[in-house]
Amino acid sequence: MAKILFVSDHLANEGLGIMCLSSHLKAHGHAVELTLLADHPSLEAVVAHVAAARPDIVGFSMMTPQVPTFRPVARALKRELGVPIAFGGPHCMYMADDVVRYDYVDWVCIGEGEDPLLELMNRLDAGDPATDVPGLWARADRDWVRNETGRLDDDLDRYPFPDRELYYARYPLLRDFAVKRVMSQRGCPYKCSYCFEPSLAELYEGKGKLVRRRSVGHIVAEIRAIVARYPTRCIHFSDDTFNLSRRWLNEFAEVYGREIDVPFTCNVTVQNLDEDLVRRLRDAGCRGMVCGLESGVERTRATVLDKPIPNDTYLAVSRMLRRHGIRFMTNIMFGLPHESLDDAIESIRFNRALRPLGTRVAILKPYKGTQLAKRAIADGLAEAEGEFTLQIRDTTGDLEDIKNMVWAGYLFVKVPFLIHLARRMLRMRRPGPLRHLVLLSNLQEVMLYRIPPWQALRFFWASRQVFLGGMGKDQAESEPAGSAPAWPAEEAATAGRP
Ligand code: B12
Repeated sequence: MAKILFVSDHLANEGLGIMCLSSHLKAHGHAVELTLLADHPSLEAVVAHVAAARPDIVGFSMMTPQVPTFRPVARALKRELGVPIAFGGPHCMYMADDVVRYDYVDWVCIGEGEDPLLELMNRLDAGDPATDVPGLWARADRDWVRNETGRLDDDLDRYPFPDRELYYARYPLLRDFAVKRVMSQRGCPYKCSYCFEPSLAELYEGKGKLVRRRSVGHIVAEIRAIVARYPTRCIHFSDDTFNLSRRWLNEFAEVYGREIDVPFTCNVTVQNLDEDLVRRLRDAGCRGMVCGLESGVERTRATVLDKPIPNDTYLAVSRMLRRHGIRFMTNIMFGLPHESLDDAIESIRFNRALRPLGTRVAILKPYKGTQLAKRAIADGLAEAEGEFTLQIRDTTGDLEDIKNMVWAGYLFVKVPFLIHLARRMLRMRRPGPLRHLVLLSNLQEVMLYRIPPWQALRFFWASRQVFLGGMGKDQAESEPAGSAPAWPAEEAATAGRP
């Protein structure tokens, strides 16, 4: 038996990836522990905790905004304890070349992690060398061995259910939280230029089917177990696109409706929704959907975002959802290449025409490695900015105004007549406290997922530094030279979204 200790940051980033790895490793006889930086007052305390836990390896699971928080911790653990360290998660999937620059990391998982990590733990247990594990880049002497990924297995049912106890046994706030996130599939067939999925498709090209789904029986059994064990008022499917296979959805709706008495919400594309499917999902318990609009300008969606969905489809689906009593939220980005103030206002106007319950507004910060970033560089539309993101070149001269959409967009959604004042409001150079309006957008989530207000407040309070600290900040700043982190000060804006 080998032991891994996962180090993560805080409650708001409850990691399904870590839970998946944990249950798989435990099923094969290994030991898994978790500690959150938020539980420790200082870097020294983290080091002391890890020293006392005596793991064979320490694992970090990271999205790009978490990298600046984790790096100093990993560096200190290596320096003080010499413990082996593995990095994994979406950041490593398409920015592994960044991670190999850190001399305190021993393995980087460049894709899905269950089998590579299990193989690594088996080797550590046996004392065997582990520089040739498929899917893991490994440090060998002073260089890196860049092993390719293994083949993707079609059968997701072979994995045990995610190990929720890893979190819930220690964090009653998460255990009792109204919303529980589940994932029924991996991969996405769409090629939206701002998303990490097309890069993943490149990584796994020729290595099996990317889009895979658990059987209806398997996912419903997991949900039954969740509901039986933990207080749950809403199940949220975190799948990138829940409505992919019609056959699966029909079966799902029938079984979920029959066996689970808890409402659910999901992320959808408006392309595959029709009256019959919406009705079935509603009857099964669907109470909310999140649709990516991304831009309310049809031409921008098609040419910049590689999401060629006509406005009419959005309008028709929004009417359909309203008819069936399904609440929906939209996601929308501003600061897109060539976006003018007129485009931005048209975008928010069209969004308003859909009459969503709420809208998540963001300013585009394309991650290097996405198709959008690669294209922007090739077309001379980007100037490098932070370490991991690009700043889109301001070709219209309107970008500073458009950035005000982060707080003003919320107002335009909630108080539509203000759109008439949009130009004047967006031209404000010093919005002052107005920019904190973005915090109110979290109320939309509370409504969509029907989170009891007292619980939302407790969650907010427990993660207040995350909600308040990193608002609107570029997360991709350079590594602070040798300084201890004041976590979660380097963290990202919009946490707590299921
Ligand atoms: C749920 C979710 C969240 C949740 C929880 C995130 C979490 N920690 O799990 C919340 C709501 C908090 C969230 C927030 C954000 N998210 Co998010 N989120 C997702 C989503 C939809 C699902 C994640 C998931 O559970 N996947 C399922 C698990 C099984 O996969 P996994 O985590 O990748 O883990 C596997 C491997 O990576 C690997 N692995 C993972 N960790 C480790 C560790 C080791 C040691 C090893 C060996 C292997 C390994 O093995 C795992 C099993 O195969 C993904 C999209 C997606 N399809 O993944 C986006 C995604 C991860 N999010 C993304 C983004 C951009 C964000 C935000 C920055 C958005 C924003 N603007 O605010 C914030 C970041 C907040 C912050 N402060 O850091 C991007 C990340 C891109 C990137 N460069 O990192 C993604 C990929 C979406 C996208 N389409 O591009 N998110």
